[in-house]
Amino acid sequence: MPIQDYLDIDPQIVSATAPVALETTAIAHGLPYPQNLAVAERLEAAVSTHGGVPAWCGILDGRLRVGLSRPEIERFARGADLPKVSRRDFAPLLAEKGSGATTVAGTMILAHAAGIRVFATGGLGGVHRDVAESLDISADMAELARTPVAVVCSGAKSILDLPKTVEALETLGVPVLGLWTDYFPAFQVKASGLKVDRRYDDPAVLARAIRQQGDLGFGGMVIGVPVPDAEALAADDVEAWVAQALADARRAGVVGKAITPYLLKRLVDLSGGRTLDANIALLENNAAQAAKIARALADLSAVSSGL
Ligand code: PSU
Ligand code: MN
Repeated sequence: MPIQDYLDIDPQIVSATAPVALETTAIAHGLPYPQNLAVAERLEAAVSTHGGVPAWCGILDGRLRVGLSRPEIERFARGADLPKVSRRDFAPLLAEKGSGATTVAGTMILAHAAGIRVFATGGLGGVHRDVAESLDISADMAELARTPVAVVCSGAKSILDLPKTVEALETLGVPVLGLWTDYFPAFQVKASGLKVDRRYDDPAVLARAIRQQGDLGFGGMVIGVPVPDAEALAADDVEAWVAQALADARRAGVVGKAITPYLLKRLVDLSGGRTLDANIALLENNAAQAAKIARALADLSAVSSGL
């Protein structure tokens, strides 16, 4: 049975020309309730305002879901206890008819199964700073290598080792592109100092590269979009908070998939909420840019099919 046999797609998304996938882990585990519910609504509005159709991805009661109702989104917003679902978790969860919030990797799988090419989120998972001891490399990296979805994001989270994350993407053959930037963004910080493979200043030109990647039958792409100026944080500030949060995590013995949500929460406390404001601003902006890219991609298809 193909994956589609387990998938329910909202009919509005099936007929949409410019759908944009959105992930439920960022809502369930990346942001606190009830702000996360308000953020979910703002992300939908950002996508719609720019001509896209929001497509929330997650797993509910043993079904793969693309497109969620308001009460279902609320379930994820209140769902800090829902499992965080990546590729390895799909089969056991479906067998149990369980529910879970999908990570970047999990959301890419659902988006691809639903025929969606563009996905907006905050930051990728990547190579962790203690990789030499922990071998902790997010499954997002391997998913980007194999699944043809363009992930519009503000780079990777500041809690990671960004140079190693960019190297891993190169090894895996994943294009790392920048929209209005020469640099791989560092989440709440505008630029990491690491160059992207190519800079684009026009979503329509970028859409051509996404289409070409699909025509070649290659995997995913990273589209880096920097956090808006007004909410951007200084690298030194973030670095100090991250160092403290990592030390706290070590002391508390937090490991594995719990580490990312723990650190994100700790950063909000240590920064007096500033990392949260930046996180919300960049999510909203990425959703808007992703909708523009999805529209441009739809226009390309319309031209080539003679519509
Ligand atoms: N970035 C955020 N908030 C998040 C995440 C990323 O701003 O909640 C989530 C994404 O779902 C990403 C996941 O795929 O963290 C990576 O987790 P891990 O490092 O355990 O693979
Ligand atoms: Mn991990």
